[in-house]
Amino acid sequence: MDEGMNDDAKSRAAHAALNELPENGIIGLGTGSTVKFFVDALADVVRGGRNLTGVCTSEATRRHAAELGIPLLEDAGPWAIEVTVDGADEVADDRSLSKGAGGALTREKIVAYASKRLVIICDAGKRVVRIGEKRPVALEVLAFGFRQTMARLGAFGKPTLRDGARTDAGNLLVDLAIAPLDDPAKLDGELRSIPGIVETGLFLARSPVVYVAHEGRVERMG
Ligand code: A5P
Repeated sequence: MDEGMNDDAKSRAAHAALNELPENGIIGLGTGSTVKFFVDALADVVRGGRNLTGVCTSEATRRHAAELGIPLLEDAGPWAIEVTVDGADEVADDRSLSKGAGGALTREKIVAYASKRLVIICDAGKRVVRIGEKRPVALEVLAFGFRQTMARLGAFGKPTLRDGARTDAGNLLVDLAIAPLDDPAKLDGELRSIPGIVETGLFLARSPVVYVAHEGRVERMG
């Protein structure tokens, strides 16, 4: 898929997600290039008079949404979020997700798990049978003792520190290359038990609705 077709697919998935918005209420805003198209479309809906307010999963999304005049809530919460719309790096057949290529995984997970519903938008390149087929698992890691943490991660796969990258919270990002996962929940539990791992990019418990843009059509999963 070339860049133009890819943008077209992202835009079509983003517009399909507008169907999932309530008339009024609080919307979780994800992070990434696909969500940018959704935020643009949401701004048009807000300009049209709907009373929708955003909760942002990253400073990048906050800047973009604020520039477009979307009303936004403070980061501290609590929020009564009707639906969160976010992207993904991998979407498996069972709608489990791998996220975090954009580094916003922890904030994305907090917002997704605070939402009544989660809607994922992506192009067909993100579809896999099992998590781990195309992308490493993203991890947010504390800087303190990170070489120790990386050494422990070596038992699960091949960890790579994302050079120079920091999350909005100032933590490091590590990509863990693994074989495709038969039991992602097991790996998630094991990784989360390592001191120094702040969060994993495995989103397993939310049964999202997923809009996947193929050439010429958008598929709704869930
Ligand atoms: C951000 O941390 C990620 O979880 C993104 O949601 C994910 O990487 C999808 O991004 P794109 O829409 O840019 O592919």
